[in-house]
Amino acid sequence: MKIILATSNRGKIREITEIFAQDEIIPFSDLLRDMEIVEDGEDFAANALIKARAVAKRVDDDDFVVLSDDSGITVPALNNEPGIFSARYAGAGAKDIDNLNKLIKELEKKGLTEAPAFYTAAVAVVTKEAEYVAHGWMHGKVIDRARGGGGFGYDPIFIPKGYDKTLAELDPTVKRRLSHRSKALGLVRPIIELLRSSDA
Ligand code: ITT
Repeated sequence: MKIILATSNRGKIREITEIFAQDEIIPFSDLLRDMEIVEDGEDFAANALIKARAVAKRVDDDDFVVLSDDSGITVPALNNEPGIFSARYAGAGAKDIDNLNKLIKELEKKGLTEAPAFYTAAVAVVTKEAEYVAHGWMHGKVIDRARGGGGFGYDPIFIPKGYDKTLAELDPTVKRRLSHRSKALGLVRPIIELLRSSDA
């Protein structure tokens, strides 16, 4: 059974492929031509389902599951921004660095050098017959200066709870153990196994 990944985000593809190292993961761009997916859901779960359903509808095969990830960072001191708008915090088509700088600027506007924050991931699993969504969270804080060259997105300003380095400074194994994405994927893994065994 193929696991088709409904994401174009290279950071997510890398992390999901590492976490599901035993499985064959196929990015949807290997199978389908470029498609525009409008993520207009009201929360992470809705957007994860929108992405997975859009890809599942186009797959010309019976033996597959589509896996999608909708995620983002939330800063309660900034009125819970950027949340589901994390990928476009600095505007449509913004790059990771633009979004990160926008978050730093918003902290500065409030006179904050750091603030509690958390990442959320909603992972959806969609087949021709069934749909599932699981969530994972990672808590910590954001700081007003980017540090480190690893990870992606907001990782250079995110320090997980219990650490004093950013995710971009820490060894990637730390993020793999703690992350919102790992936790949500851990919850959908048994579902994928069940679908696989009922398929056999
Ligand atoms: P797809 O929709 O194709 O999956 P995307 O980048 O648009 O890719 P999202 O809409 O889920 O994905 O936006 C998630 C944003 O949140 C992403 O652009 C990152 O900036 C941020 N983000 C999510 N998980 C992250 C992580 O583990 N580390 C750093 N930033 C993360």
